[in-house]
Amino acid sequence: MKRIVSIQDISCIGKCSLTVALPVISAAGFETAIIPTAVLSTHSAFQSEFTFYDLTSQIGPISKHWKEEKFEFDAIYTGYLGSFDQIELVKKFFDDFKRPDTKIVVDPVMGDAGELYKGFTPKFAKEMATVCAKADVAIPNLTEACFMLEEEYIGEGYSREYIENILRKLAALGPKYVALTGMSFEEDKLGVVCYDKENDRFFEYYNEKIPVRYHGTGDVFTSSFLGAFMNDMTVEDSFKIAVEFTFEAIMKTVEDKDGNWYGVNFEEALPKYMELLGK
Ligand code: PXL
Repeated sequence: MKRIVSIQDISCIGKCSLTVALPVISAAGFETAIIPTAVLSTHSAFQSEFTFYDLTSQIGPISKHWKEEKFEFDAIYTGYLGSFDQIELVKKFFDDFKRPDTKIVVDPVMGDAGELYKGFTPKFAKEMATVCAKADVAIPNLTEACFMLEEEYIGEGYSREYIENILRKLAALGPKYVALTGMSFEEDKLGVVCYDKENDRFFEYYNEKIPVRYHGTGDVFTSSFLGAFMNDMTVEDSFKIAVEFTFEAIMKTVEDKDGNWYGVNFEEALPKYMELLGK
């Protein structure tokens, strides 16, 4: 069985980061190791104060123990990182654990809708670009991409030329594939635009755009992409599955009269995910 490690926080309530990565990647059929970078009472998008217990000091000792035990990973997946120190430790983890065939997938979680989440700065975004540089596949949204590249953010009505320029600049940082999530060139469509650097090729995939906004959809998207990709699907097919699964999770949330804004009902979409994976 392939083993994947995900390095990001545990938001105890909020259905994001590790509490999404674990069940989704497990459903895809893989052992999922974790390095929790922090424990938060909720994710950071609640209005009230949330608790934050930093686990940065554990990243080094956990990695050291794993080296001694000779654990290896078929993929390394990083998401929300909370400090400059964590960025450095994650890059060291890549260097220490990347075999030639290990896939590194980076979702540089930092913001949305043109704004950075609480606690992040433009300087941090520049540093996050150095994590993306080491990825095989980097999956930011447009906000995160613009902050990392110091490009102007155009939230709506952007041209294909603008998006392709951003994707090429992201790819120039290092990754073989870069994808922008939450993309829309038509009012009623939402999906992903990806650039395959080796073949200098763009591809896009969309589903219907539902006029609602939920938290955690990015983590659902990247986790399900990785689960498909590690099932030996092509990058293109894996992104299609991620779009379909994320859409299904949003629909399940919309249909649930008690649906919460803070996270989507991805649990109810897992049967569809398995079906998409042919399981
Ligand atoms: O969904 C991304 C995410 C992960 N972890 C924490 C967050 C967020 C988004 O706000 O706050 C702690």
